[in-house]
Amino acid sequence: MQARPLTRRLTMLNFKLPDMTCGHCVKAVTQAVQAVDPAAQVVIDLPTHRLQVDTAVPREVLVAKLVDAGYTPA
Ligand SMILES: [Cu+2]
Repeated sequence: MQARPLTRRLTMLNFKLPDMTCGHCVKAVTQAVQAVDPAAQVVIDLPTHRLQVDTAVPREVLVAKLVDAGYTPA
């Protein structure tokens, strides 16, 4: 058994961001996520426009921030 204290309740959220099309977008999206949760784990697959976030922040908060940044989830 691993001694890894879990201090945050993490949820894995998945988004499809059609407007995320280049390295700049990846950076902007990552910064947008980390603006609402600095500890968020971000995984991005650019070819499929997928964003996966492990975060304690509610989905709607992230969606609002992504829309704000110009990346509306499909
Ligand atoms: Cu771009």
